Amino acid sequence: MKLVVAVVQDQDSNRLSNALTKNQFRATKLASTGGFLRSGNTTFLIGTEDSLIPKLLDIIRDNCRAREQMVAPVSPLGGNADSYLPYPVEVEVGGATVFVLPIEQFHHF
Ligand code: 2BA
Repeated sequence: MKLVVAVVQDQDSNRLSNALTKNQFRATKLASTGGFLRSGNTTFLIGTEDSLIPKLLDIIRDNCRAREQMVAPVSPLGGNADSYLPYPVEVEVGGATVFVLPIEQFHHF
Protein backbone atom coordinates (compact mmCIF):
# COMPACT_ATOMS: atom_id res chain seq x y z
CA MET A 1 0.00 0.00 0.00
CA LYS A 2 1.12 3.57 -0.69
CA LEU A 3 0.27 7.06 0.53
CA VAL A 4 0.14 9.60 -2.28
CA VAL A 5 0.60 13.22 -1.22
CA ALA A 6 -0.39 15.59 -4.02
CA VAL A 7 -0.07 19.39 -3.79
CA VAL A 8 -2.39 20.99 -6.35
CA GLN A 9 -3.67 24.45 -7.12
CA ASP A 10 -6.94 25.44 -5.44
CA GLN A 11 -8.54 25.97 -8.89
CA ASP A 12 -8.09 22.24 -9.66
CA SER A 13 -9.03 20.78 -6.31
CA ASN A 14 -12.80 20.34 -6.85
CA ARG A 15 -12.31 18.76 -10.25
CA LEU A 16 -9.68 16.38 -8.86
CA SER A 17 -11.87 15.58 -5.84
CA ASN A 18 -14.78 14.64 -8.11
CA ALA A 19 -12.57 12.50 -10.37
CA LEU A 20 -11.11 10.65 -7.36
CA THR A 21 -14.54 9.91 -5.91
CA LYS A 22 -15.85 8.79 -9.30
CA ASN A 23 -12.94 6.33 -9.57
CA GLN A 24 -13.42 5.00 -6.01
CA PHE A 25 -10.28 6.54 -4.54
CA ARG A 26 -10.55 7.72 -0.95
CA ALA A 27 -8.89 11.04 -0.25
CA THR A 28 -8.43 13.68 2.43
CA LYS A 29 -8.05 17.32 1.42
CA LEU A 30 -5.93 19.66 3.48
CA ALA A 31 -5.79 23.42 3.04
CA SER A 32 -2.11 24.23 2.58
CA THR A 33 0.14 27.17 1.73
CA GLY A 34 3.03 27.14 -0.73
CA GLY A 35 6.32 28.09 0.87
CA PHE A 36 7.41 30.17 -2.12
CA LEU A 37 4.28 32.01 -3.27
CA ARG A 38 2.74 31.97 0.22
CA SER A 39 -0.66 31.57 -1.34
CA GLY A 40 -3.19 28.84 -0.75
CA ASN A 41 -3.02 25.44 -2.40
CA THR A 42 -4.62 22.08 -1.62
CA THR A 43 -2.86 18.94 -0.43
CA PHE A 44 -4.53 15.60 -1.07
CA LEU A 45 -3.70 12.52 1.02
CA ILE A 46 -4.70 9.39 -0.86
CA GLY A 47 -4.11 5.89 0.50
CA THR A 48 -4.27 3.19 -2.16
CA GLU A 49 -2.98 -0.17 -3.35
CA ASP A 50 0.32 -0.30 -5.25
CA SER A 51 -1.38 -1.66 -8.38
CA LEU A 52 -3.64 1.43 -8.58
CA ILE A 53 -0.81 4.00 -8.48
CA PRO A 54 -0.50 4.35 -12.30
CA LYS A 55 -4.26 4.92 -12.61
CA LEU A 56 -4.18 7.45 -9.77
CA LEU A 57 -1.27 9.36 -11.32
CA ASP A 58 -3.17 9.51 -14.63
CA ILE A 59 -6.21 10.99 -12.87
CA ILE A 60 -4.08 13.60 -11.10
CA ARG A 61 -2.28 14.47 -14.35
CA ASP A 62 -5.56 14.77 -16.29
CA ASN A 63 -7.23 17.04 -13.75
CA CYS A 64 -4.47 19.47 -12.77
CA ARG A 65 -2.87 21.94 -15.12
CA ALA A 66 0.11 24.25 -14.92
CA ARG A 67 -0.55 27.99 -14.77
CA GLU A 68 1.49 31.14 -14.77
CA GLN A 69 1.27 33.05 -11.51
CA MET A 70 2.68 36.42 -10.55
CA VAL A 71 4.88 36.68 -7.46
CA ALA A 72 4.21 40.01 -5.80
CA PRO A 73 7.29 41.80 -4.48
CA VAL A 74 7.74 41.44 -0.72
CA SER A 75 9.81 44.12 0.98
CA PRO A 76 12.79 42.69 2.92
CA LEU A 77 11.88 43.61 6.50
CA GLY A 78 15.27 44.07 8.08
CA GLY A 79 16.60 41.72 5.41
CA ASN A 80 19.06 42.02 2.58
CA ALA A 81 17.93 44.75 0.16
CA ASP A 82 20.28 43.34 -2.52
CA SER A 83 17.92 40.43 -3.18
CA TYR A 84 14.78 42.60 -3.28
CA LEU A 85 12.95 42.58 -6.63
CA PRO A 86 10.76 45.70 -6.82
CA TYR A 87 8.60 44.28 -9.63
CA PRO A 88 6.32 41.22 -9.89
CA VAL A 89 7.89 38.06 -11.35
CA GLU A 90 5.99 35.36 -13.24
CA VAL A 91 6.51 31.69 -12.28
CA GLU A 92 4.92 28.55 -13.68
CA VAL A 93 3.08 26.68 -10.94
CA GLY A 94 2.95 23.01 -11.81
CA GLY A 95 -0.11 20.94 -12.42
CA ALA A 96 0.64 18.90 -9.32
CA THR A 97 3.56 18.04 -7.05
CA VAL A 98 3.21 14.39 -6.11
CA PHE A 99 5.01 12.25 -3.54
CA VAL A 100 4.43 8.48 -3.33
CA LEU A 101 5.32 7.05 0.09
CA PRO A 102 5.39 3.45 1.32
CA ILE A 103 2.96 2.65 4.14
CA GLU A 104 4.18 0.42 6.95
CA GLN A 105 0.76 -0.25 8.44
CA PHE A 106 -2.80 0.81 7.68
CA HIS A 107 -5.60 0.64 10.23
CA HIS A 108 -9.17 1.75 9.76
CA PHE A 109 -11.13 1.43 13.00
P1 2BA B 1 5.06 27.22 -3.76
O1 2BA B 1 6.15 26.88 -2.82
O2 2BA B 1 4.24 28.43 -3.47
O3 2BA B 1 5.73 27.36 -5.22
C1 2BA B 1 4.97 27.83 -6.33
C2 2BA B 1 5.82 27.82 -7.58
O4 2BA B 1 6.88 28.77 -7.43
C3 2BA B 1 6.51 26.47 -7.86
O5 2BA B 1 5.63 25.64 -8.59
C4 2BA B 1 7.73 26.91 -8.66
O6 2BA B 1 7.40 27.13 -10.02
C5 2BA B 1 8.07 28.26 -8.05
N1 2BA B 1 9.11 28.13 -7.03
C6 2BA B 1 9.03 27.51 -5.84
N2 2BA B 1 10.17 27.64 -5.13
C7 2BA B 1 10.99 28.38 -5.91
C8 2BA B 1 12.32 28.88 -5.75
N3 2BA B 1 13.03 28.64 -4.65
N4 2BA B 1 12.84 29.60 -6.77
C9 2BA B 1 12.13 29.86 -7.89
N5 2BA B 1 10.87 29.43 -8.10
C10 2BA B 1 10.31 28.70 -7.12
P2 2BA B 1 5.66 24.08 -8.31
O7 2BA B 1 7.07 23.57 -8.34
O8 2BA B 1 4.70 23.45 -9.26
O9 2BA B 1 5.14 23.85 -6.81
C11 2BA B 1 3.77 24.08 -6.46
C12 2BA B 1 3.59 23.89 -4.96
O10 2BA B 1 3.90 22.52 -4.65
C13 2BA B 1 4.55 24.70 -4.10
O11 2BA B 1 4.03 26.00 -3.91
C14 2BA B 1 4.61 23.89 -2.81
O12 2BA B 1 3.44 24.12 -2.04
C15 2BA B 1 4.53 22.45 -3.35
N6 2BA B 1 5.87 21.88 -3.52
C16 2BA B 1 6.63 21.93 -4.63
N7 2BA B 1 7.79 21.26 -4.44
C17 2BA B 1 7.76 20.79 -3.19
C18 2BA B 1 8.66 20.02 -2.41
N8 2BA B 1 9.86 19.59 -2.88
N9 2BA B 1 8.31 19.72 -1.14
C19 2BA B 1 7.12 20.13 -0.63
N10 2BA B 1 6.20 20.85 -1.33
C20 2BA B 1 6.53 21.19 -2.60
